[in-house]
Amino acid sequence: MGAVTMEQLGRLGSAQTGAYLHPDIETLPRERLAALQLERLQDTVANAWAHVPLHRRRLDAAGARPGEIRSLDDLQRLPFTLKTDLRDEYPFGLFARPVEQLARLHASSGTTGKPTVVGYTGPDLSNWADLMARSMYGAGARPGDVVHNAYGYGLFTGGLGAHYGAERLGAVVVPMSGGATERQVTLIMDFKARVLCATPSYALAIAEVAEQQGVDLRRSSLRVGVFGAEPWSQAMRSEIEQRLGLKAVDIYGLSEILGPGVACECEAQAGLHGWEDHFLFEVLDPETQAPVPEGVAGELVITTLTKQALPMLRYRTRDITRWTTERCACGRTHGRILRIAGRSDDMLIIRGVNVYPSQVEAVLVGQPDIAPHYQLVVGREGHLDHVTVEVEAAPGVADDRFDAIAHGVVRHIKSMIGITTDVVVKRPGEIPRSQGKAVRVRDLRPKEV
Ligand code: DLL
Repeated sequence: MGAVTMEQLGRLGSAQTGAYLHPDIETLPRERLAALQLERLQDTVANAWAHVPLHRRRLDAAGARPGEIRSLDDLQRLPFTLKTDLRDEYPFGLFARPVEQLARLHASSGTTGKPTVVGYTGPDLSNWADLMARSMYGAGARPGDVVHNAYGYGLFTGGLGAHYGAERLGAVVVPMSGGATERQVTLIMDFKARVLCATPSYALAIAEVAEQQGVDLRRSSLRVGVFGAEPWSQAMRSEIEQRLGLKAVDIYGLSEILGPGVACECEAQAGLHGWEDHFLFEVLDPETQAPVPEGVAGELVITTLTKQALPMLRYRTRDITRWTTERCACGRTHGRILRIAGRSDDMLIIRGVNVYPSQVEAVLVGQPDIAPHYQLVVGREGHLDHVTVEVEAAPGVADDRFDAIAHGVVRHIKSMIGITTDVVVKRPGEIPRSQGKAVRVRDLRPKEV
């Protein structure tokens, strides 16, 4: 037998410690997964029809009553659910259980008007903890690990979602929440955290504060980062991995469907496994609502399969991604969504070119002389959108070089994305740091009425 490579050793290692948390379901052959999905879809439609007047009206009108769902293709006949439905039915109109039978409520603040309220029964919370535990295990977390949880606690689903997932896994949770960044650094070091949960922008803010404190997190016990809740680029991943000395995986979710743990990358870092035993994923053309072929970008639409309190039928997430069922190196059979490019609501049209903030990020991060912090300021000139990119000089770069740096960035954005922007270079620390979801766009366009 020839020499065993490090890579093979790694694989042997993970096989011995158990490559999956829920091996039977994570590697279930796709035909069996589909059979399970159909059974659960029928239950979900029955639950929504029986208990939610809005769903009953729409299902009746669409000719998709519970007995009429006979194959997964019938999914196409189900009506969509939109974020505005949650607002219109505020607070509990889409719930399929009376509120006294629920175990928890979460809500998103929402920039306009009423918040979006979501509810969970005890079994819903238990499924959520299972999915988060499965996600974190796939990312490389193990029972006994100290998990430093810097997602915000409270109505946001990030903090409590990661918290109960880590507990279900058998890990040791440090319930930090966001903020008090110097203290975060101290506790990561003192408690010997192996896993960090945070938004990618906040992970970077932690790295920056550590560097200012003279702490080298690359030499810390951190090995795994479970980062999500906002779009981030591959360039940002490399930057974070290098500065924190860990493997950074992408985790996706949204409160309307569950919270974090709808989909998560495994150690292969090749897209996020969407947990198909609990959700049905579709990627649709946002204009025509027709399904797009695998690998083609479109809007992610999700149907829940096990939610009791808030069954969701074909929820239009507005998130733009691609779907693949190609076999992953890890052996899981669940399909993958590829990195979320952004939300269709955040897409800018700059002289006819569609641009997401994360594309600009990919161009900026890793450039010499600038730090990985930025904001896009969007204005209107006549009928056209106009963007000023605010970037920040890296520490130690002299002010008299700012103009030259700005010109370089303008050229780089033009050549990589094909759009012309203004670029303003700010001093180190001038771009606001996030403690949760970063604000990447300041929209100064006049509001349409
Ligand atoms: O952000 C849940 C979450 C918490 C996910 C912690 C991951 C980690 P919401 O506040 O309802 O829920 O926001 C959901 O955030 O529709 C996406 O637009 C965006 N989003 C979430 N994860 C990612 C990601 C949580 N990995 C909205 N990449 C979603 C890009 C993401 N965007």
